Amino acid sequence: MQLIIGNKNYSSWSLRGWLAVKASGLPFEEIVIPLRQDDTKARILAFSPSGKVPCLIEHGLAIWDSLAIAEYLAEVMPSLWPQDASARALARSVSAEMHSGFQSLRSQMPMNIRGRYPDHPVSPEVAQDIQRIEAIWNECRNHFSSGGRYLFGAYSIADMMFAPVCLRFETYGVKLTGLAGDYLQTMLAHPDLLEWIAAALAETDRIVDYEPKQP
Ligand SMILES: N[C@@H](CCC(=O)N[C@@H](CS)C(=O)NCC(=O)O)C(=O)O
Repeated sequence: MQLIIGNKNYSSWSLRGWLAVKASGLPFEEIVIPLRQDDTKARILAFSPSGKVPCLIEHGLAIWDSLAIAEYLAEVMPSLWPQDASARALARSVSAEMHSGFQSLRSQMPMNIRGRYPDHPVSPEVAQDIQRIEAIWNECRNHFSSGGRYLFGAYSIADMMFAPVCLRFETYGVKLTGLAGDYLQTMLAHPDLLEWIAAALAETDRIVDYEPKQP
């Protein structure tokens, strides 16, 4: 398998797809295409019909979009989702909510692993996004704490979907309390995330568009 991704410091969707491939345990080759270069679009389009990363290639089949990649891998590794059907439905709901929502947080607090902006202003829209994410994390941790310290007990695709948010909360100094705060620390200590962070810290390219914007 080949996984096409963008810069590790900035590409939050790439991180989600990469975490899913890592969790599958399957061997893969990583192809990093730096974003926002003159040849970026053409290079991505050579693999991904959407012109976006991540894109997984297996036996000539292209699977693009982070959630589609996660679902594809869950077919061979069902433990990527919770075993219980109700928990799985809830995990899919919060994953879909992350995948299609939180626009203010995503645009006003871009993922930038190397950056530290604790004084970055928090607009009311971003505060609302943070509040909703905190509520999801608290609710999941309250319900599923007997199975482990991730959202649904064991580490699952739902955690991978929220991983870039955890990194944003570090970058922008967002403080959480209670189980949500504990969850944030659990995620930041996950070995796969630590491996991605180390690679992001080793990158040197700077993309102005992905540096934080004022609300
Ligand atoms: N919904 C897609 C979003 C993919 C996406 O927007 N990826 C960005 C990078 S994080 C991208 O490829 N941008 C293309 C570009 O900047 O040229 C997913 O879940 O994979």
